[in-house]
Amino acid sequence: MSNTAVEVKQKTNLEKNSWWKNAVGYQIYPRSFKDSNHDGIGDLNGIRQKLPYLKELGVDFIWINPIYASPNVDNGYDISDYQAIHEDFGTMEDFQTLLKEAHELDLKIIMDLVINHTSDQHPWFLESKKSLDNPYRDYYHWVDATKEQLPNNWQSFFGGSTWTYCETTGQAYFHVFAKEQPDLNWKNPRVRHEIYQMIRWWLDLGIDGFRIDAISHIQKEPWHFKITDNQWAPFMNVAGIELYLEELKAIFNEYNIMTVGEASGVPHQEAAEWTGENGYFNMIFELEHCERIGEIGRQKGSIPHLKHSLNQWQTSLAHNGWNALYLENHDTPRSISVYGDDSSEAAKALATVLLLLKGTPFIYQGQEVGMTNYPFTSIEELNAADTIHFYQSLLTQGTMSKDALAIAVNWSRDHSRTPFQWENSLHGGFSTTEPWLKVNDNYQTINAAQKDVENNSIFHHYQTLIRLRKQTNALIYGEFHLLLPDHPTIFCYTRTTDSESWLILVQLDRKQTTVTLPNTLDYSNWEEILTTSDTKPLEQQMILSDYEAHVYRNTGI
Ligand code: TEU
Ligand code: CA
Repeated sequence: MSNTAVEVKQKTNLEKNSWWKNAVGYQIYPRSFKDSNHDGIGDLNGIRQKLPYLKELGVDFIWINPIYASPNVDNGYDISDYQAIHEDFGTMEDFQTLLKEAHELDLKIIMDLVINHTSDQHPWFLESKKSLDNPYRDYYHWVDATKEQLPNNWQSFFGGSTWTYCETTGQAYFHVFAKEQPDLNWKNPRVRHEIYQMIRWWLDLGIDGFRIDAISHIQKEPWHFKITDNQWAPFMNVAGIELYLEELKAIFNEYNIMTVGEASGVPHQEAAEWTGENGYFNMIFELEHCERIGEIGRQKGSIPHLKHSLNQWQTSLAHNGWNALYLENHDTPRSISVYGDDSSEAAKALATVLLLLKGTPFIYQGQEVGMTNYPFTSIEELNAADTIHFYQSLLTQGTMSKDALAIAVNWSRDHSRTPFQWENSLHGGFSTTEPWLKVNDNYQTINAAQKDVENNSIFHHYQTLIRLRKQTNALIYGEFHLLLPDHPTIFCYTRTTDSESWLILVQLDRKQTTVTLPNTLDYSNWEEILTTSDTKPLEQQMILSDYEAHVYRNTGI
């Protein structure tokens, strides 16, 4: 065997424990996935009903957003009991049945781990707020204050101060999200001990991993820290966080699971430290490629920014570390609307770019059938606390209500939270009752059942890409290289191993463009493996139009 062959073999052995590198994930927002008992809210038995659908798509694991007991101020991200299932979703028994049935189908389940904060209704906080000397007082951050004089001027992610004053004890408590989500005090070893026990409890139940929520916020700067340019700096990836992350890692490493940390504020330069060989997590969700377009005054996502940012992350993790790939989630609008024009061509083009990058792709529910943004016309139709707060603050600044609505909904989380569109029937087949959030009227044409009538549906394209990826070593491990870095709409890259090279060429716009590919490529040995339009041989000069995508393989290396 040649040296490279030995290396490849060793790598393959090593990667047996890294099942998540070959895997494709699917994110389920349970409130909006499938309602089995017709109360208008999606639930665990609804997910069970749809496991065959997920198998048909070809994914390997599902990540479920929080299903724990919660007053739902932030739709489950305010947890009042970590070891109980919210009654809207079912029971612990339902969860165990879901886990068992998923495992029988060879589908893994990743749970959301929300440990930066709890609900203000969690028993720890109910105790903590009672008195200065309550044994749970130090489970949270309390500082002397008055109603008028809060400890500092830091602002929370959901708007307003990070401090809420409590008259009972003359102190204020700290929260980076809503006031009903008090931040846990990670400095307190008792807090960490309780959290770690809870983590083990879930892992011992047999789940396959965690998506760790808002983890880059658990460490804070001293309260007297002065904000200069970045208003989030006091609680964004603050030095000292590594001590806690190391402790978490030690627990995770005892199990054969996958972990993905939501690591807002961690720059690509630090990504290898977070996800590399000695990293804290197997991978992280970075937020750099997701511009909050409404807030920066734009209607549409910028393709050059997307390319530039994804390229940085691909390059930074080329040799150490691993990417978590996504274009949308429960906190963002729909990618087909942000980067595309709501068409099936745009959906397929984006899918091609996403699924063949290096890393573990996450498909967000509905993305695979082309679900679009919701045409909100009134603030009453919205549920997300941060959007409503943003809208109100725009009104306070004197913005006309029509404009305020347009700006606020641009980046609203509610676009991706509308109920899943299963078929062309009442409420899109999600429920027989009025759902908790309105179904998009376009369910009549955009729905999962289209896959059974249309051969070239978006769903089928996802299926094909997933299959292709999973059977192709180069598409999993091959080196990434961006071509045409400065082209405003073409996303073009190669994935290369010692034995083959792949070239992905996608036009992310509804117009025709002529491109000249580098003359360093040998144009003689390329075979077209997949296209969303007419077949075209790969040549140095290519004319591409309307979101067309081509995938080529070269075995003549
Ligand atoms: O989101 C976290 C989140 O939005 C912040 O970490 C992010 O850094 C900030 O908004 C950047 O501008 C997670 C969940 O995905 C979200 O649904 C929850 O509301 C939030 O945590 C609180 O648990
Ligand atoms: Ca239900």
